[in-house]
Amino acid sequence: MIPVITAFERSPDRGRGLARDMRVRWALEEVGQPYEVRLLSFPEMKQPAHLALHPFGQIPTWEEGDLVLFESGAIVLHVAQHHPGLLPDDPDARARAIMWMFAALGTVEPPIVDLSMTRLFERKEPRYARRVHAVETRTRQRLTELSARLGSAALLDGAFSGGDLLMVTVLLRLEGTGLLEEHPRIDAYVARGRERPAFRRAFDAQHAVFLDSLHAGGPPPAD
Ligand code: GTB
Repeated sequence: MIPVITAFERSPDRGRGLARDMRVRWALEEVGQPYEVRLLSFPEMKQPAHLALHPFGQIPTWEEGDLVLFESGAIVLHVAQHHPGLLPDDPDARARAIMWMFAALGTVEPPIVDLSMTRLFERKEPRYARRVHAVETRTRQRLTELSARLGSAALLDGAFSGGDLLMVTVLLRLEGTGLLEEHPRIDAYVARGRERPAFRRAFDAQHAVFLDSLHAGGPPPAD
C-alpha cells in the first residue's frame, strides 16, 4: 500500500526543505518506500476534512489504509519500525537510536524553533535584541553539548539511524544563522546528512513543489 503524506502547497520556506514533511520524505527515501503527497493550502489545513486527520490542523500527516498518524517524529518512527535501514537490529542500539530521535525533537529542536519564531515574529518588539540573545545562548548551549557528545564521530551512534535523520533536519533550521559554523563538527555532521542520496531525492521533491507553486500563481509568502 502506498502511504499518502500531506505537505504545504506553498511552503513559507520557499522550498528550503525546512517544513516537517521533509523529514518524512527523507525517511521514506532512505528505506525505498514510494509515497504520494497531498498538498494543502493553509485554509485547507484548518478545514474539518484535515482536522479529522490532524487535530492541530498541521502538516505532515500519514495515511496508510486505516492508519492515520500525525507528528513527524511518530511518522518517522513508524517508517523506521516497518522497514530496514533506520533502526539497528541490536536491541540496545535500537533503543539508543530511538533515544536520539527523542533528543532531536524534545531537547535540541525547541530552542531552535524558538529562535526562528523569535526572529520571524518578534522583530518589532521593544526587547527583541535581548530576547534573540537569550534564545541564541540557549541554542549555542545545546550545540556545544551536542558537539561534545559527537566528538570526532561521523554519526550519533555508529550506523546512520532515524536519530541522525531527525537531528540533521532539526539542525538544518539553523542554516543562515551562523550558529552551525561556530561548531565545525556539527556543521560537518549536517553536511554529511545533506550529502546522502536519499536526502537529495527528498529535498528535490519538496523543492519541485515550490517551483510548481511559482508557475501556478505567483510566489509563496516570504519567510
Ligand atoms: N510537532 C509537529 C510535527 O513534528 O509534526 C509540528 C508540525 C508543524 O509545526 N507543522 C507546521 C504547520 O503545519 C509546518 S512545519 N504549520 C501550520 C500551522 O500550524 O497552522 C513548520 C515550519 C513551517 C515553516 C518553516 N519555514 O518557513 O522555514 C519551517 C517549519
